[in-house]
Formats: sequence, C-alpha cells, structure tokens
Amino acid sequence: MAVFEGTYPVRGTPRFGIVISRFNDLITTKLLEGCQDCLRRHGVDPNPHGSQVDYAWVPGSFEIPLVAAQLAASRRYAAIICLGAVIRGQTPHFDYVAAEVTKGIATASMQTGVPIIYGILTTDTMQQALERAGIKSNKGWEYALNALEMASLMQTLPGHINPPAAKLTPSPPVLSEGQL
Ligand code: INI
Repeated sequence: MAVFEGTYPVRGTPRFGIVISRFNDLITTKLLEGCQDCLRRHGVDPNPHGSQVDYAWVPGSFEIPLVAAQLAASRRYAAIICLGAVIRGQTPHFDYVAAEVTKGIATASMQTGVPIIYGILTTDTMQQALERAGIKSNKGWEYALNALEMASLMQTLPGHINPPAAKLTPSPPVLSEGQL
C-alpha cells in the first residue's frame, strides 16, 4: 500500500496562476501579498515579469471560476489560486455570489483535474475580512501553501500525466444560420 503526500517546495519549476477579484481589493491585495510572500519563501518566483506566476484580475468573485477554468484548461499551471472576498454586510448579493464562486471553483477543478485553491474569504463584516487578510493572520499565505502542497501531491499520484489542454463543458452554444 502507499501513502501519498505533498511536499514543500514542489519538485521542478512549477508554474502557478493566481486569479484575483478587484471587488473588495482592500482585502484581496493583502491576500495576494501573503500569497506572494509564501511562494517566494518556498522557492517560487512571484515576479509577474518572471516565468513562474501569472496573474489574472477579474471584476468580482463571481467572475473568478470562468477565468480559473480557462487557465486550468491550458495545462500550463501546476495549481491555480483564487483570491476573493465576499462580505455579507455589504449587499444581499452575498448569498448568490458566495454560492456561485464556491460551486464554480469546485466544478472547474473537477473538470480540468487541476488543483484550484479556494481562497475566497466569506465573512459577515469587513472587520472580520481584515483580520484574515493581515491584521491577525493572512489567509493568503495559507492558500499559497495549499497550492504548493496540492501541486506536489498531484505529481506523486498514480496516473499523473501532463495531458493536452482539457476541453471544458458545457461549450458555448453554436447558433444556426437562422438564429444569427
Ligand atoms: N463581489 C465580490 O467579490 N465580493 C462581494 O462581496 C460582492 N458583493 O457583495 O456584491 C461582489 N459582487 C460583485 C460580483 O462578484 C460580480 O463582479 C458582479 O455581480 C458582476 O458580475
């Protein structure tokens, strides 16, 4: 029998994708800083002009899964990290946005076979979000650590290959001539 475990740092020179929401960027930029610090300290160069980490900014958490799925399907990345902050106090949108980003990230990861880290803070207040984004601890650091562990773990699992780009489903509807 076997025990499979990830290690830090990951073997080789893995690439990571980070998808960040601009909504609540007071929080998400802090999560990003924590993430970059962790990656750097584990031998991954987070420089956006380097070759190891690519960044994609999206308007809000709702848009994160689409972009994460596209990055994952490219097969370019050992793991993707999603950073967002959904805060209940601000709007009744909370439940919809939180549910969609959660479901979307899980679906994208399962469909592509690429680890996609759920780095979405869901809190009742801005104060709680701030506490998790640097005041007390920085969850961004943990999310990066999770990405390193999962990237490494996936390399060790039986059947691991670098398959060609995944085909995402559902594909966009094809309109017939009469509908155009
Ligand atoms: N996006 C967030 O990332 N966090 C939120 O708290 C939030 N709230 O509460 O509205 C939020 N809304 C924007 C949403 O993610 C989309 O960007 C927008 O609806 C456009 O599709």
